[in-house]
Amino acid sequence: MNTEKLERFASIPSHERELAENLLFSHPPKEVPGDYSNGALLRNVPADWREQAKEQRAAVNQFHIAAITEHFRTAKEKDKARAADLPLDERLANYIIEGTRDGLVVDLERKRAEGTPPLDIVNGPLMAGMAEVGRLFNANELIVAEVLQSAEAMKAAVSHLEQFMEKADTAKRGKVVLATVKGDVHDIGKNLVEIILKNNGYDVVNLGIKVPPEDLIKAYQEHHPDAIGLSGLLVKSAQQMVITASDLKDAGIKVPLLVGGAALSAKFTQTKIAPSYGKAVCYAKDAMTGLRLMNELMDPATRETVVQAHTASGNGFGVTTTMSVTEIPKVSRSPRVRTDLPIPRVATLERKVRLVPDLREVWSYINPFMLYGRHMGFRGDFEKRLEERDPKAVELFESMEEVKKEAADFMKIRAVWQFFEAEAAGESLHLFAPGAEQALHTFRFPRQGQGDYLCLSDYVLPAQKGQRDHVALFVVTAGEGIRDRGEKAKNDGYYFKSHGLQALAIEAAEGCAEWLHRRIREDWGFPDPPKMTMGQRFTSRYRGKRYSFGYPACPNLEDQAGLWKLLKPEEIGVQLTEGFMMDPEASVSALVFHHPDCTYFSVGDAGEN
Ligand code: B1M
Repeated sequence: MNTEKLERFASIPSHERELAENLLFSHPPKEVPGDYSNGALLRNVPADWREQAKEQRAAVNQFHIAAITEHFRTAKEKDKARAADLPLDERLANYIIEGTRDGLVVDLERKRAEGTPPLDIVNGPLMAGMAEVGRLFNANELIVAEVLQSAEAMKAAVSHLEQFMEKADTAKRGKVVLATVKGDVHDIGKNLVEIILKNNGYDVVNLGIKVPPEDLIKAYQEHHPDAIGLSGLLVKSAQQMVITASDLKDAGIKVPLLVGGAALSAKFTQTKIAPSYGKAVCYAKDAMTGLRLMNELMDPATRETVVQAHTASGNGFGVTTTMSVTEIPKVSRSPRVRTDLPIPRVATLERKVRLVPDLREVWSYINPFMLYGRHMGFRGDFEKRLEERDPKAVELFESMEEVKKEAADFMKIRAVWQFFEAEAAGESLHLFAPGAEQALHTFRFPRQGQGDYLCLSDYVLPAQKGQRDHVALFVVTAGEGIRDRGEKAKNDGYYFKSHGLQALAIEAAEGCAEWLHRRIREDWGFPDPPKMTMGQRFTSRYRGKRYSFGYPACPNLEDQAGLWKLLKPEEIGVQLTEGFMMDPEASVSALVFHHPDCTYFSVGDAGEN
């Protein structure tokens, strides 16, 4: 099937969708004409097709096929004619809504021939198309992947018109300086924001990642933006935003700040970032919210209300990076974790550094929910819908396969890992070189202040007959060269490819962590049963667990430094930033325990966000 020819779900008239769904899901007909030949079979048909008798299903099937045939016998010609007959402005908006470029330039030229200046074409029908895209996205009718295709069509239209514009012409609704804060390598979310703002008429100056406050201040003085957008992935970055906001305030900057990121919340924005800035700070949970806020800020009719609503009074500045555990732990080992288990042997204690040769194998460990759902925006059970040949799922799958095909030529997945002899003492985990007395490194983990009093060190068994237990450490990355390639695709207007590639790399890193963890279990002597499904792996139905610094059981990100000392991941091209994040972004680090009692738990609040 040529997926480019597929019609967008949102643009299929609802009665046609209903006709198709009636057939696909074998819905009992709502009304059966009195003289219908199979009428008797169509009465009292159960709603669930699984409960329908074979003859009933066949009758329902025939009924809906007849209805569809009847509808399209006349509608096909009419629909085709309708698209071409649309007034030119609506047709132009439609290219954007549909995310298609077929015929776009010809129609842009028609509009110019009418004497409409290029700028008015952008601000008129094209922008109306983008506004409709935003509306459809907010109404859950379009997914991120489709919004990116619409942005691609917009970019193509604007690029074509630019040659006819005067230098002084500007279609801009406002200017935004955008940056990921100091110490943070988060790129993908910020880039999505850039694409959405840019193709909705904003001038965006993207300063990139790891941007210190002084560079933001310089950029402000140079570009005079209407707002500054700050992005960050981790809690640490949310805290860095507080510091950045305070520095911007000290530099006399007053324009509204827009902030976003996975670990950020409206509450943290209001109670920590806004007071330290003293002016408006708006939390944008996603790129479309960022766009809405910018539109409201640039509209004189709404600006004041938005500014007022997002400005904190008083000076609430105060950052804590320390753990706030509610109670002092009463135990030095959780009673929930057994100690009377044999210590499994490990195959080798050598450090392993590998370029993982089989990309496709690692990609098969990618969780579709994350890649197609969280990153590309598909709503619902992607795998199930793909199996049912749902057109949206099929189109997204095929488009990602294209991205994979290209990525297969350059993506490099690398891993470094090692088993270490380990001893626990209370909340401390000592790691040793083979047989050594002196620990190479000691991690100190927080313990739960209540409930099961769990602490990660509990998962290490006490030494038996002089033999120590083991813990595996690893860092994996799929990020080599991804930022540059993503940036190039973005600048060339291939937004789907740019975002898809970054998403693929990020989830390939996570997939590699899953893949390596499986290998580590094998080396420990408990391979997964051959029938284990990926779904079971994604819900960790195996022995032991892996924990990453920054996660709720070991939230202290500074511990990444210990991991760096032991594993030297620089050798696979991963650097630790001053914010203890891994550069490149598509990287994952973890500690792996084999204990069968392992569970995911939280030690409490790692600094409120
Ligand atoms: Co990880 N991660 N991760 N992660 N990850 C979180 C953030 C975490 C909350 C998970 C958890 O604990 N349950 C946790 C942070 C907790 C903390 O800070 N203490 C966490 C951790 C700890 C980590 C690592 C440190 C773990 C480790 O390996 N030790 C590690 C760090 C990576 C590094 O250093 N390079 C890591 C790694 C990763 C992956 C690379 C595997 C992967 C990709 C990360 C990414 O997206 N860049 C990943 C993922 C996928 C997540 C979760 C599951 C999802 C993040 C996401 O949605 N990304 C996340 C948990 C969660 O949120 N439930 C988690 C998609 C992206 C498009 O959205 O970046 O939010 P986002 O951008 C949005 C909005 O925020 C907004 O618009 C964007 C587009 O819609 N926005 C703005 C952003 N900036 C804006 C600016 C604006 C306006 C809007 O200005 C105008």
